[in-house]
Amino acid sequence: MKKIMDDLKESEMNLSRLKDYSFEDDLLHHFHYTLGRDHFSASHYYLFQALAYTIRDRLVTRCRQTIEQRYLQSSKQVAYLSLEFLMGRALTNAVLNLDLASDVEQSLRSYGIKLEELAQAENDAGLGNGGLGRLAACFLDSCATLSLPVTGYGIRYEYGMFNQSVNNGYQVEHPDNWLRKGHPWEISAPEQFQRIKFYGQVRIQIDKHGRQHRVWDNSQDVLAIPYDIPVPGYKNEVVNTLRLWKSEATDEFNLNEFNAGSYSEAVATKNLAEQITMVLYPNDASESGKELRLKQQYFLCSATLQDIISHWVDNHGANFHDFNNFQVFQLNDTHPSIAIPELMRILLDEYELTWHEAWRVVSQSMAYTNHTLLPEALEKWPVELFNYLLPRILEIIYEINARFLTEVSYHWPGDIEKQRNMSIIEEGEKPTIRMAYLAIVGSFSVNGVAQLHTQLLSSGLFKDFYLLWPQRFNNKTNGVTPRRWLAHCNPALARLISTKIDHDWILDFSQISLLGQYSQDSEFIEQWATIKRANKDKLSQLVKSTCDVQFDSAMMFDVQVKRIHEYKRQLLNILHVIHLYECIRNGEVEHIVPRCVLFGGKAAPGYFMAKLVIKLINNVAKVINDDQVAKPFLRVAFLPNYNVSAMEIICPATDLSEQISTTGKEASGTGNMKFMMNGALTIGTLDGANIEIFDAVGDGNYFSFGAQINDISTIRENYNPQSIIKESANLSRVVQLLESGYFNLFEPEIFTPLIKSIKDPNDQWLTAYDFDDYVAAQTKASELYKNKTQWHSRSILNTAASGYFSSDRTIAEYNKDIWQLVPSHQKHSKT
Ligand code: 376
Repeated sequence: MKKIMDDLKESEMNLSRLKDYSFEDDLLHHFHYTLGRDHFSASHYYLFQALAYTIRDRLVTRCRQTIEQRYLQSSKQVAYLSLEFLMGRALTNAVLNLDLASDVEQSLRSYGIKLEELAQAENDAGLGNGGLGRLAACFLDSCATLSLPVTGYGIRYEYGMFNQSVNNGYQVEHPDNWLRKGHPWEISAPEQFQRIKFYGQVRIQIDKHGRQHRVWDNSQDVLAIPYDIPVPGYKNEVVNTLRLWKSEATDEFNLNEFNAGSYSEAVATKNLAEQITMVLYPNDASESGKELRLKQQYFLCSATLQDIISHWVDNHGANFHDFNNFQVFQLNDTHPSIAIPELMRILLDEYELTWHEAWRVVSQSMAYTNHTLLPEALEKWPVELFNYLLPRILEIIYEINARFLTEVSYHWPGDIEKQRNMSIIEEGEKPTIRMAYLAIVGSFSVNGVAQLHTQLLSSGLFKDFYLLWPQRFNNKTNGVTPRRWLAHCNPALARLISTKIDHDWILDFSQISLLGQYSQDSEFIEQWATIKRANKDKLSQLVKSTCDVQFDSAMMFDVQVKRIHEYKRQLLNILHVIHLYECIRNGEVEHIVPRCVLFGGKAAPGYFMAKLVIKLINNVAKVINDDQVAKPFLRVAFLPNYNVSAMEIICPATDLSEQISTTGKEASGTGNMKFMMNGALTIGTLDGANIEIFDAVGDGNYFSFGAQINDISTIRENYNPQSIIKESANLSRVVQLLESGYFNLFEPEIFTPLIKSIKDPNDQWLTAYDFDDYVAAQTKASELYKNKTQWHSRSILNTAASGYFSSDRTIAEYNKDIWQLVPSHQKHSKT
């Protein structure tokens, strides 16, 4: 064995020295041998795969070196635990980060194929719902680029986010079988499996010294198999890892049936184990409380922790004293917060630490990020379900809570109400576990994702916890990676920027501010405008081919793409569209600035109101696009199946970015940042990170409107939307047109629930309240757009002010305040 290892090591070193291995030879080798294809089966997909394998070879070498170097440095590391990683495509990202563009283009030339075409053959890795999952992906890019030892841990869902089509205006969901044709980036390590327990009972065993031990008995076990995906840093030779777990049956499943001679039936029950990682739950912003979802959460946490602990024990023995100086777990929302009691279980039951010592290790290594203020989105699991599915974990949670409540009673002696309010267990007919409280109690850091959001957490949702532990709370305003969201998706703009400022802006994005000095330079403005126009032409092609709507690049592109949710108020946007249409119908066209309005986004399959909004958008679009009178002024489209790859085409082509959530509801937003980087102006409420965008770019370059956070509670107190509608000539007309059935002639009454919601004094989203102010802000945007030079000048200022919104800045802050990792040796080649 030793000899084999030595030989292999030597050959690895030889391989990594063969830097000049011909790219083209490798490509052919993978096409003919790895894939076993010949010229008869030449297709974009096989060529894409061969190219992916060729690039993967280069990634694997660097990944090995990265791991080796960190092993020698024995440095502290972070595990980023997330139920979602919305990675999108990997090919073009790897080409950019490894600086392989010329190699690739050269080897594809002989086939007469462009990289951009081949890239289309790759399926999006859609292992996430929206903002939270995409943030995790941007963070991985930044961690690798900053040479930080951060590993992502997630689930290898067989089916990712559903594919959306539109039929008669309604959303239709289709399964996303993204792995069907193979996934060339992943490397599985079946020998590194972990065993995960479910169900069963806890038994107390007394050893010969009279000590009690807890044994989790009669469990039904499932195996977790790791699949590793390389995450390259930008031109720095670092390659980190995203480790995704797949569930598989153990071999001893269902022995009873097996012994009764039902071999085939027994084998068929393998399905149950494999179900765990079958599908991503498509609900963002509401928890459905399904047993399978809890299984996914525990499966991810248990597999990851056992994996990391077994490495630790291999290297340090069963001594955990220093563990928290070498390991941080960053919890992406509460979804993986069950890691807290699971790590307790491992340390208590498997390594026999005392409660005190185990709790010190756990609570000094966990850090929790909150992503939402919506009360309905806070996870609560029935105690009963825990008792049945994870009996030992429930015991530990009870013990954590008992000790925590003692601390509460020291701090607020005799205040029973406080104890009840802060308890991890919510009492009631059906007691539940408040996962956010568990996450706060078990972590040394709790952060929100934008300034306002963090303030609202400390003064509202988590106020009592803030009073108890103020030093635990901190803000980390979100960011997005400028590699994918500018350099890759908008190459022409990136090239233009690099003619004016040092190419290093891709790595040190604060330098983008230097662009500000060209905001009045007429030649630069012209170049800027030309690129925007070309990007708009490209988006128009996409809209034409998928929606059969003709956009015109001379018109303003007004875009709202994001998950469909009442709080994000796509409804407010479409009401404005109806208002514009109403003006056109009445011949009030002299002030109208021609616009193409684009919507995109998925609704949770069970979210009735969100699905109805999609139907309304599509019906309004149909009426307007069919009306020849409207054509010169207004076009509307709903782009089906909005995803990461669609955003790469959309954000470079957008003039006006819609960020219009009800104030206090959007934790941060990150689409807002992608648009800004690409020179869109924002029309937005002062919510989430919009506030920080507004501050960065300055009044005049941002169209702000709507109720402000300090006024919201007073507004809600005596909210009377009916009278607001009555007093607003514009809103009255819009509501009347809607009520007349103009947009649903053949489907009477279908939009009644939406109309009712606008008029409801309990409307959480304050749509009527903000309408007039929104229209006024839209008018300002139109006015500015009449002067193209002015508009583009402010567009430049937006890009120039976007430096703060790089996820490199965000990650540098996580590292400084929470992780304290040492970057591995920086090898940034000057670009
Ligand atoms: C869920 C939210 C609530 C309950 C269950 C969920 C399950 C999956 C995904 C969820 N998504 C989010 O919470 C989410 O995407 N939040 C968004 O996170 C972004 C990144 O921090 C923020 O920019 C958005 O404002 C926030 O809505």
